[in-house]
Amino acid sequence: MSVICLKDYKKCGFEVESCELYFELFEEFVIVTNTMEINKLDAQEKHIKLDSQELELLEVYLNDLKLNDTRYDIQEESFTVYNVPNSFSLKIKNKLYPQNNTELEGLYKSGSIFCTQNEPEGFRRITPYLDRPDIMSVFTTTIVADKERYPVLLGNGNKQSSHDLADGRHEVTWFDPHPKPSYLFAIVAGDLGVISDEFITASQTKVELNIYCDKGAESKCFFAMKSLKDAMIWDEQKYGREYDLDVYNIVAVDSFNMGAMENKGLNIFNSHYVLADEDKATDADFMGIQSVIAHEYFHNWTGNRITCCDWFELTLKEGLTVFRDQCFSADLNSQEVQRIEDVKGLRERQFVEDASPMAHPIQPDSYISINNFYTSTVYEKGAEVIRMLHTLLGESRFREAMDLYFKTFDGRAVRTGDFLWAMSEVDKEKRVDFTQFKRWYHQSGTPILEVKDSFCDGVYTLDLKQVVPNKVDEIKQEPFYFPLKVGLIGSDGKEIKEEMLVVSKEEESFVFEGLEAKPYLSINRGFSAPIIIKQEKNEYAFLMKHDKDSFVKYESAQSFALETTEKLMESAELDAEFLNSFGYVLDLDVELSYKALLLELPSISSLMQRQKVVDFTPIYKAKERLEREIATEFKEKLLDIYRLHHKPKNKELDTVSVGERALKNRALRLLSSLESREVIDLAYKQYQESLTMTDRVVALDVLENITSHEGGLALDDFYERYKDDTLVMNKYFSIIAASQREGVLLRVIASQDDEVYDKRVPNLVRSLVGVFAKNYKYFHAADGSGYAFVADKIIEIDKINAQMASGLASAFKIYNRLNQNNKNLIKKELECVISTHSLSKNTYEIISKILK
Ligand code: B3K
Ligand code: ZN
Repeated sequence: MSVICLKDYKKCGFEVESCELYFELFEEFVIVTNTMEINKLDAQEKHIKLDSQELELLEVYLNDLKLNDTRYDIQEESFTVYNVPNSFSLKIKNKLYPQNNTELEGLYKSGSIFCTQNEPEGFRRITPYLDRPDIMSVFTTTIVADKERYPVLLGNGNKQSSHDLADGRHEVTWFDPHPKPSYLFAIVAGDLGVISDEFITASQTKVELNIYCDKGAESKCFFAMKSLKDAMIWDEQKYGREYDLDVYNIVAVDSFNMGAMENKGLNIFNSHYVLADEDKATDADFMGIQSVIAHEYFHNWTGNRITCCDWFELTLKEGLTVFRDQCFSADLNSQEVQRIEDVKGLRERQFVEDASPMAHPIQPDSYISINNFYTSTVYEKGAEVIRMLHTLLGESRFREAMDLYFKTFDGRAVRTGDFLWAMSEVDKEKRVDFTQFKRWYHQSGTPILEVKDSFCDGVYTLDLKQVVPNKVDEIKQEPFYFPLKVGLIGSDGKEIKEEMLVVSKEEESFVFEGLEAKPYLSINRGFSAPIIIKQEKNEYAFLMKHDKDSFVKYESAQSFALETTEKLMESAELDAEFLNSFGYVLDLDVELSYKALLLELPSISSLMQRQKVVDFTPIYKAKERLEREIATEFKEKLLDIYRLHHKPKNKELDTVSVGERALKNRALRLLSSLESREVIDLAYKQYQESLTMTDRVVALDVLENITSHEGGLALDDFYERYKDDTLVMNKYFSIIAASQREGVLLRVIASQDDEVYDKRVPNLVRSLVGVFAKNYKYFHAADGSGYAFVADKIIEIDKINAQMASGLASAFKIYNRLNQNNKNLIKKELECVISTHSLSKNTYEIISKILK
């Protein structure tokens, strides 16, 4: 398999001045006519080699002259025209079969809707092109289709003309004045429902807003529309960025490989991130919609107007845009809850990736399939790197740098180095050593910061040591440069001071003078750097009580619970101080969603990450025991919390209502470990009487995990209620696949035959097989049955959709951390997968890295 390397970048010898595309859509096939005006930039280039994947060529014209097949050559992955002049017009006609396109890249069908997905390299599946992000061109798109079947025909940019043709067909032309790379190109054709609105920009331009969906689902688009308008205002106020076309279209489709796509003026979304009402979507679903709608909108400036020079620069647009959407969600909802949720996500996904053979820097240096690099590292760690710059420079300097970045690079394809240049230009006080900071872009792995402290004669000393892991190939890496926010707290609980230290050396000390007594240390406040802190002595109980930093308060509760669970793994007695602290949090008067997070016990994944050799059985046992002990000790308090906040008829989405649901459901989950009649009755009643999907799905999950009788009744009821709604059925399959009850694998296998299940729909595969592969108890079953099942699915799905298959394959990435028995079992399965005939390069890349 060929490996693409960062160092091999070469500027293209041609530019595409304009590209005019003409799509004739039919039921059995599509004819694409692509007319490009091309200029030679490098006189040495004789032939032009375009990217082209599995295309059926019909005709080729050079400057209006039809070429015979001696003048060009078409291969599986390229199309070459020989001896081209300095400037020329190239017209290519080719034929596609979107109804057979199960990879969901290029032009394909989601149900009866024609749609596209071109990032990163889908456009070459539509027509031959210089399909690389540094080739930016102006696109005109005409779509012709049957008017009754496809009344809605959408393209990028503004609508230029539309008219009816003979035979019941019609034609619509779109023009996008902004030069863009081909990965941002999109079309949609279908018989769609729509909701419309408008937005007046700060400079008083009217923008038409449309959200398209399946007919009948229009009423579920209003939250997405509100989120879009919120995002538009936020980007104007926070970054001075206005929208730049007459219309902003969003289309929701059911078959989509990921969350959404920021195509210029025509976002295409997985319907999961558009459609919602309180009966069918959870509070978390609503938050997801708000953030993904905003994320794609923010790409209009960070990604579209300024794009990436090549795919190694992916984090330039993704890390930055994730940072922007995280700040947006924090501004609109709760700062403290948002920060904790973001860090939780980072540690569950990115830290695990960073500790695996798939670890890579946020700017990878090589790839086989770029699709494998839309990772948590590029996105979420990328966002943390931007956040550190924001912390180091401060809000106003950061904004100044962003203004400079937009001003300097608008309309261009650039590199992270250009972004860092803008950041360094505004750093008048020379606060940041950018040379060292850049290591975050080129080094992988999560640094550990070992912390020791001492106190003598009024001086408090912090001794820090960075332990930087080697690269995957064992190459040694250098210390990082990062902001470390610390607080010192007196034994009376009063804050003494807060400081932002800048850590840059492998070992260094910081002193704080003039103190009366040894202070308590609150470290990495707000999670100012994406690192792991290791302290000799921890003051969790004190910090849970007194720290004013909402993140460290949460972190202390988590760490205390982690250590307590670990002690239970050695079957020690339960730490009474832990129970006291937990009881203290139960009585805290803080924002309810935040309180629900403080009361959350560590996930199996976070426990697993701290083990040298992972065996899931003792982890589960200890966690279950801790839950039971807590529930027994605090039963009455938890019931009180539950009763106080359980408002089954309340469907509102305001902070208090969402917080009440989060907190009482946390109480219900904790109580469920008692498996008592009282709790079963509570959960069953909640399942039946609640009006929100949030409450219903938590109750269903609780019942599924503690009782086969009521669990079965509720699950059957859920199926009957929602079997016609695929989005809700994803939740149904996930609950089965994540269940801790025995016999899960057999139920997952059987679910594949359910008439609702369809292995060509990524959401359904992720909900059933993907969720099962995260069900550590059964995926890692000692008899290897979980591995065998998932490996079979990888082989099966790889033939349909390589992206989906490689996504499933990454579930095996903790291979190197497991005990020998599990390792042997995995090895056997993965060796079988990798020897499969015509395995995709996507899946090959993931598995070969794991097995290395
Ligand atoms: N840019 C797209 C991701 C495309 C993924 C292709 N495998 C969505 C986003 O990050 O906004
Ligand atoms: Zn993005």
